[in-house]
Amino acid sequence: LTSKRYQIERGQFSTISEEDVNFFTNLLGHHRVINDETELEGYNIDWLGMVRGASSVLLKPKTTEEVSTILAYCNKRKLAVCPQGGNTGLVGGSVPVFDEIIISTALMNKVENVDTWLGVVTCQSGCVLEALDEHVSEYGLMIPLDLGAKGSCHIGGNVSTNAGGLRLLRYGSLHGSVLGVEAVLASGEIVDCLSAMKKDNTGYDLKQLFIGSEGTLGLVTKIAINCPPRPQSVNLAFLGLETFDDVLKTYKDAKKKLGEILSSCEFIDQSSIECVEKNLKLKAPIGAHPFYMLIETSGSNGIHDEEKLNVFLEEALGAGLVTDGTVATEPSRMHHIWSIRERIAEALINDGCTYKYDISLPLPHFYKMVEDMREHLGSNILRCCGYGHIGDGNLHLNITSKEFEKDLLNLIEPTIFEWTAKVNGSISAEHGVGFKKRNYIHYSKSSGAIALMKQLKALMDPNGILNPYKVLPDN
Ligand code: FAD
Ligand code: S2G
Ligand code: ZN
Repeated sequence: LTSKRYQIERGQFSTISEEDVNFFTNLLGHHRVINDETELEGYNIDWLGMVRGASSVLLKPKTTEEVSTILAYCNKRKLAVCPQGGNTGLVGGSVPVFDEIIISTALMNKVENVDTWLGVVTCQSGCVLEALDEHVSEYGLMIPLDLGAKGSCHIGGNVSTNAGGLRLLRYGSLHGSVLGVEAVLASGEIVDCLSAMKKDNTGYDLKQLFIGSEGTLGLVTKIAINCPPRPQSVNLAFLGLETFDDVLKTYKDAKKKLGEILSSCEFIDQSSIECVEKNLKLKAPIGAHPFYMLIETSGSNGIHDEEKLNVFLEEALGAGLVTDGTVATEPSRMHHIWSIRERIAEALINDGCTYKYDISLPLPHFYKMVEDMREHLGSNILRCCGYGHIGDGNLHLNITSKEFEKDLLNLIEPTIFEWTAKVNGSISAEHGVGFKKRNYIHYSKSSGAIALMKQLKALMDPNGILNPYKVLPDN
């Protein structure tokens, strides 16, 4: 149990009673109030299997009004809650620490409107990302976000973690592409900031408070998101490189020579590829190299795009920056290549225990962190590898051991956060802070900023019932 492993005190919250369960059953009906222990198992443990709570009640509302009634009741009773979307979060934020009531958005999955003129979809927060993207593809649109968890994560969870993903360098952050948010506060009050207009400069932009606050300021119930036109032509290059310096130079060239059609630039080191090949029996489309890159173009004219991509690749090969490579244009081949990148997380789990670090770094220091940590940890580990969104300066540094070892964790933390702070990086680039990183945010945020966050939290959730033990430091 998380509370045991991390020795933390339960907050001053009420414990759920028979009467409370009756209240929820009257509101939602039996099928949407789950208290069977086995059924709860999957909702109490996170995707990594690293944090486990002990909730005895899971609620599945269908509407904003039901969420409002639930939260107003919980707030009055001082019952703590844990909002949950697809439960694919990687920082322990999506599962209870103790017996918090889990409120799942699984049944809040209706698309309300697609404005085909402006290209804006308005939907409930429980829409699964992949299903929502398929839905808008019928209108020639796409959701401006893609990540390996697309088959399970909810758009409300994406907004609540301000997820980055594989195409942020082309479509930007959710702080830009999300136009409107409807959320319910701890009091049950419904905050309607659901404008679907591209521009709305009337007063404070309150929706931003719910983007990235990980369920600690409100429960997101609906969103309106700007959807770019689906690209007519997509190419995916999978490249082999000898040094990380070549990776940086190739990235810079790609930005310059591919310009507006560059839609993704990812890097993977050899140890990550070995893990995928060994644990998932997936084969990389080219031979062994110290580094690999995925460079994707998305545009509206296949001939123009292929021409630009070929010139870029020929020059990169000619300059010796890239030593091998293949280009895929056919969807199933592109899908295979993407799965090699997207399933690294899954492959790492098969090593045993994964210690995950999602770091933003200035590019000159980027891979040095992996090399330094490898040296620092020596033979105490199974693997120390690096991959991620080089285009966003976002490194996924992952360390694995056979099983969880507290002294190994103490060898890694806080060294890795000190290393990050020294180069003014961020200790959590896109996964959020959740439970695991809450006591380290001072490495990336000033004490004044943290104080203001606490004031906002006290204002919006005075009883602290929304996702306690997450995001903000314990004291
Ligand atoms: P959950 O995990 O259910 O919840 C995440 C957090 O948001 C929790 O704190 C929860 O309390 C809160 N929350 C959820 N729904 C709501 C709501 N409606 N209102 C308020 N709070 C809410 N992340 C990236 O950023 N980029 C990636 O490239 C990426 N790749 C991934 C690949 C894999 C294979 C996996 C397993 C995960 C990956 N993630 C990535 C992490 C994760 O998928 C994202 O954080 C995602 O946005 C979480 O969405 P979810 O619906 O699963 O949310
Ligand atoms: C990714 C999620 C998985 C990981 O794959 O881009 O955000 O292993 C990550 O960190
Ligand atoms: Zn990522």
